[in-house]
Amino acid sequence: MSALTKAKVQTPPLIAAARGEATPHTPVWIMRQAGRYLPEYRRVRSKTEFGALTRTPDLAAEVTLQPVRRFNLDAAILFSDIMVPVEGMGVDLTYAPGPVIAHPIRTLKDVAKLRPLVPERDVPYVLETVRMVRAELPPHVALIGFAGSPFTVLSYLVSGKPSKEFATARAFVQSEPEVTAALLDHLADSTAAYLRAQAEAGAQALMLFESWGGLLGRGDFARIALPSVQRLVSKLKDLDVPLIYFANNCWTVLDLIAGLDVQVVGLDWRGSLAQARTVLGKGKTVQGNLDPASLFAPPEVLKRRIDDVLADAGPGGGHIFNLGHGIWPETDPDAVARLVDHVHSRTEGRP
Ligand code: 1CP
Repeated sequence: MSALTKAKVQTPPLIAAARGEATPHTPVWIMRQAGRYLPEYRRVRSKTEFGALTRTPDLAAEVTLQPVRRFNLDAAILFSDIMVPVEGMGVDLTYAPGPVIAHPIRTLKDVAKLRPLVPERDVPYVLETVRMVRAELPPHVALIGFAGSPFTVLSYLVSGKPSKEFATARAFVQSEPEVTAALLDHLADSTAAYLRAQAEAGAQALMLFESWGGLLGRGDFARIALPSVQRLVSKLKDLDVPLIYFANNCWTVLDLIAGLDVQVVGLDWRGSLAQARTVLGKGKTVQGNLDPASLFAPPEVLKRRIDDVLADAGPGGGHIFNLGHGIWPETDPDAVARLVDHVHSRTEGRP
């Protein structure tokens, strides 16, 4: 592409906001925006098991695009799961509906059996989905690729199934430092290769879900979870693609996260975006953080709650609007339409 043509191609608002640049409005998307709250998703899912859906590019592309057709969103997020690359490493898993691992990983021998991920060979369907979605999306809508953080994926691999507290995984990382280090290194390296391949296939931002790292104590987060994230992001330094680190329930370790080489930090609803900005410093964009429960409030209350989040984020950009965590399956899609339109109309032309 010539320099002139390139200059004419507009940067999607979400990408500009991730870089801390001015945007025409505050960009907005919704975590888990493709999913069970949408009747069109349930129709596709009623005919196809979840794992098969992630491995079938035309269906995965279709459900990725469903929320973008319905709402005025600034981004699509690849329809997949944080456990998909793990299947590519040779792990036997099913979804019920959360991931269930046939043989949990507990020993160095188990770790040695994991294939280092070669994305084109092991998960070609993910890359094909990225290419198909990018070809369909309008230029102002950014495509977000994603993966789970090493510790979050370890939590499932060691526990073998979803858990509220992940006691098995937390006791494991305290008791088995050698296996933990080997597994986290493997996951960091394979996840870096996986995210790089998504960017090369057309993902314009990459998000890392630290869904369960916030269950760790501060010392364990600093010694165990964070170094593996650092290792991962250091391998992606040369990519001109913003990285978003979703720091779920991580308010007490935000000062440690401030040192990470990522452009955006995603935050849950428990804390204040203004306070997060103080801790994270000027160089980082914040993403979040409406309580998913606010989508169940009457329209006027929802609008007020959105205004509160916008006020908390403050003027001057560097904010991507989102929920504080994934949307709940019982949510009314019309509330999502109202949310997206309200964020845009309130922030249009604002400095
Ligand atoms: O029955 C079904 O349709 C399966 C439910 C489902 C869906 C819709 C699962 C199983 N995964 C997904 C899609 C998914 N998962 C996406 C793409 C959809 C989108 O955002 O539009 C993404 C980004 C994820 C990421 C994911 N999977 C995370 C991180 C995000 C978060 O919520 O913190 C986690 C923790 C998972 C594990 C997982 N996979 C599926 C479920 C139900 C779960 C959660 C299990 C648990 O509670 O521990």
